[in-house]
Amino acid sequence: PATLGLPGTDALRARASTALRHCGAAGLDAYPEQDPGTGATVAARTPLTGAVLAHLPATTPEQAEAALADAHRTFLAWRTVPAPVRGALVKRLGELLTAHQEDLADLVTLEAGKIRSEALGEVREMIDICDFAVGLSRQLYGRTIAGERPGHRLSESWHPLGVAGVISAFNFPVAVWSWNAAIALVCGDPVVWKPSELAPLTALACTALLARAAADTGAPPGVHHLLLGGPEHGELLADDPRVALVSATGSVRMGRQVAPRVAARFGRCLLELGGNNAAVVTPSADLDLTVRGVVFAAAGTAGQRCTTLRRLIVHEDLADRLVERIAHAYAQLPIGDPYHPDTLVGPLIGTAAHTAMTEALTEARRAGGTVLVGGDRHFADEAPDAAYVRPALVRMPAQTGIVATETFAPILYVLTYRTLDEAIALQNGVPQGLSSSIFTRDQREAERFLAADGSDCGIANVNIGTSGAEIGGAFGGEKETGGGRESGSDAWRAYMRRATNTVNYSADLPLAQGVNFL
Ligand code: UN1
Repeated sequence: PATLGLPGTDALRARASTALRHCGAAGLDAYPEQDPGTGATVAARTPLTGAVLAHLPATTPEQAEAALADAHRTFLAWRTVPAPVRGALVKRLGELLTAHQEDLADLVTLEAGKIRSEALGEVREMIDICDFAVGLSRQLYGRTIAGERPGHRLSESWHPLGVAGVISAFNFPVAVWSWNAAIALVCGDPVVWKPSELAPLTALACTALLARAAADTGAPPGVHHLLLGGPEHGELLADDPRVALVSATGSVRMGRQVAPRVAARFGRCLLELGGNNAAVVTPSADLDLTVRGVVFAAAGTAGQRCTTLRRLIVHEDLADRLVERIAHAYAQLPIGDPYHPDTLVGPLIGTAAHTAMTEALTEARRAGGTVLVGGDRHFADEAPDAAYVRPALVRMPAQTGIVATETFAPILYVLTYRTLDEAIALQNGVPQGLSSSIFTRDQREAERFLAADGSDCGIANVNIGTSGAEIGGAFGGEKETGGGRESGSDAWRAYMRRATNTVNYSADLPLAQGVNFL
């Protein structure tokens, strides 16, 4: 469409209020439209138009302190509740999320700008992790170990760790919280959540649903606390020894601030930071499948996933053909109102993201790159405070500095290679290590990519893109991505402490390693 035809601010406010109320939170009429100037506030803004919908009161330092104290007090009791009983809380949360998926998706679109199916997909991810966590609540297994001494039993037990501080980003405003909260709660850890300042409404809705789940299942209300506000709350979580685990998702810059502070008090960190994900396309690739996989991974979510495909490493014999097809697909992508069923690319989170994108494209051109399509802003007259942008496809002569940098916007850089070794070296030749994939029908190439000397990322795929991981696997990456693993598989272990137990049930006292004493 030539114009956006977006609803006005009052209609967007009404939409937010309806969804919030359905979830058991206050509607926006509870908050002033103008900043009252009487204390710190968080502006609830929508990237659809850039309009501020409400000014929410920020959590004060005194309230944050009280929240931490209460979370810690709750931990002392919650840790002794049997894990399957803790699971009942998460089971109820999953039911409530299922009942309110449309409301939550409405808020995700409003705050993060996601198209409907991606917003619903994010809520689906929350429901899935609740299912996973409920099953896990009966499977927090330790091992029995073959000991070396007669009459002794050697085993390990997993115990609740303590309060989990969760710092989340705007782009998955609720799924990443749920990965942490669902697992932490069954593991016996109360959660203190500092959501992105850009997504306070989804946080209020989730908090209300979890409070209801707690009330319905008899869990203490202190199992979850919300801190609305700026970096000061992140700093509090990083510094306070009552927070046993800080699970932080966001930029490398944020990780560099948080990690040393947590390390200084020997706290535990789970970091999920930047990605600069690549796909290698080899001569045997199924091109139809590759084009679809690449376009979703690179342009989906307007390029604002940490798993977004940012680098395409194509065999030189195939590059022109593939690039032409991707450029054609990019030129057709419907950009606009994310609530509209035909839209595939919604707005960027804000105009600053478009500025960063423009600067990156300028830098790419300066380094010899050619922008084949995209980068242009749409609807700027109609929505001057929003950033609707066509995803950009850029041919690069080499993996220059800008290609090795994560710009949180839809830019796909195309590089070419001659040998698979060269392709793998390019894939691994950036500071980030989150996700990667190879498109090939050659088993040797696929297996080599997954091998120890293949992709160095936490996620390595074959014949699918870099984004859109299922919750059942462990999610996270190496190098500047931070090394943490969240979500499925055995990521739960980060939320518990391991105790190794040796029990002597004999009347003798043989010492390990054959030591004689007394
Ligand atoms: C993120 O962008 O922080 O694999 C998380 C994916 C999603 C999660 C992305 N399941 O793309």
